[in-house]
Amino acid sequence: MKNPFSLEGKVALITGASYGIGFAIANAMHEAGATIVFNDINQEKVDLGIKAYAEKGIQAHGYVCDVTKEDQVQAMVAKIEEEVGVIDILVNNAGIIKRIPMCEMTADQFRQVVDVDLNAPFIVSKAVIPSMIKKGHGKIINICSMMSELGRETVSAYAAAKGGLKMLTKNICSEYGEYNIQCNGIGPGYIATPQTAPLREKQPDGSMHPFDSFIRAKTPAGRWGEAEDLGGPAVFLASDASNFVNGHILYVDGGILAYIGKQPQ
Ligand code: NAP
Ligand code: GCO
Repeated sequence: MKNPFSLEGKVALITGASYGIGFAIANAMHEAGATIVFNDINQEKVDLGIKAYAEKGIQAHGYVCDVTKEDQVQAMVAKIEEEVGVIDILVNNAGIIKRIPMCEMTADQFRQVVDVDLNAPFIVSKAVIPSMIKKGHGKIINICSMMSELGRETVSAYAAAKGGLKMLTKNICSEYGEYNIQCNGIGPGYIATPQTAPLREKQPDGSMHPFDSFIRAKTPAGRWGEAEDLGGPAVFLASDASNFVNGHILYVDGGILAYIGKQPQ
């Protein structure tokens, strides 16, 4: 019986995957047998990514593409199909955050976050779905967030975008499930990557960042997640093992969403 978690023979595009969560997911998918394709916003970052993958023994295919630009995305997907093959697995990972109190945030700043975190997954999904339909199968994994469910101060644009991404996930499931396309989300908890580095910086006196202590108290696992913690869940959602899982957001958060927080000692 074929291993249901195998990705042998599959082409996986992970957006924004020169480093961070996307890079870790790509590594896990490579281990499961997938051919790895990634993009980043400029050649320098793509070259860094190719080098980083090569150091892991992965011959990744890198493309320069700003995922918010539909013409660049359409051209990239066409080039990938020509040079590598039809995309079987799409991970909409590229994302940004701006931590600004809402009433101090400009409309342009709000739009920039929504553009990358919500509009881009729409644009890239729209570019890959037609070939998935022709091929008779496809997997789309949207990288959502705790902020798909919860709010917090200073992340209004990010939470709005990630909440929308949860619903875009459910809508792609609804609209394309009949073509054997499964669209699910992964909602990472607080993960130690460059994106959250400012929340973990040591204080001038060497003490822990207050947010670092806060997150550890809110997480039953008592720790920040590592990008590698997301690899297995991503392989599951990219594989035949999840062919009847659709429109689901899989939270990989160490238990944050289940926990009121450590009680005062
Ligand atoms: P990260 O370290 O900031 O990496 C984000 C990646 O996206 C970078 O490679 C970045 O490229 C790329 N990117 C940004 N804008 C792009 C664009 N317009 N076109 C193409 N690529 C673009 O973030 P991360 O922590 O790995 O997060 C990855 C995803 O997980 C994001 O969607 C984030 O919202 C989500 N997430 C993160 C956490 C966490 O705690 N870290 C938790 C939940 C969800 P450049 O370096 O060139 O800008
Ligand atoms: C923040 C963090 C979070 C994480 C993640 C949590 O400022 O609160 O950056 O948004 O990135 O999205 O799931």
